[in-house]
Amino acid sequence: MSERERTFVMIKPDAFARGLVGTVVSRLEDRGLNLVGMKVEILDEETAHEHYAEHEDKPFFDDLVDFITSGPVVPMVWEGEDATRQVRQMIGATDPLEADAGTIRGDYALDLGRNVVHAADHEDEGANEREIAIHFDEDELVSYEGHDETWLYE
Ligand code: IDP
Ligand code: MG
Repeated sequence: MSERERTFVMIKPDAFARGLVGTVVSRLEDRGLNLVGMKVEILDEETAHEHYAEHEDKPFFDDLVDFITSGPVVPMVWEGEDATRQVRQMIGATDPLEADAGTIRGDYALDLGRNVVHAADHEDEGANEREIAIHFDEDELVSYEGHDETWLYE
């Protein structure tokens, strides 16, 4: 059954530097998802470690932390029906070479280590709650009913 939920998404430093913030936000807005939290920050090493804790033992971990702390990122929370799976489908496969055209990574990225956007994994139970809590306080997120919901949901 479909469920209205919040999902964590973050524009990475490569996309920020390339001026793709508006493009990524537009894609998610155009899909009908509601933006309920957003900020610009430069992650410190400790936050980056926490954010990518699941990859701590991987050979690419140090490069990943260096990259994600190298410039501004845009952590966001988006809300909607099946938001986690909808967003994962929209960002495409991790490796841009495998990402379908029409996905964000398939349209705007070439390299696995510069793939524009992070999104919580729907296969990782609790990922949204964990990642949202790393980047946001509860009072930084808003609740509202979108004016277009009659036309987005049956
Ligand atoms: P995801 O971002 O699609 O959820 P994950 O497997 O969680 O993919 O990996 C986190 C990030 O680490 C990826 O987005 C990518 O930038 C980077 N990454 C994943 N696998 C590799 C690799 O084999 N080499 C280098 N970087 C990688
Ligand atoms: Mg992941």
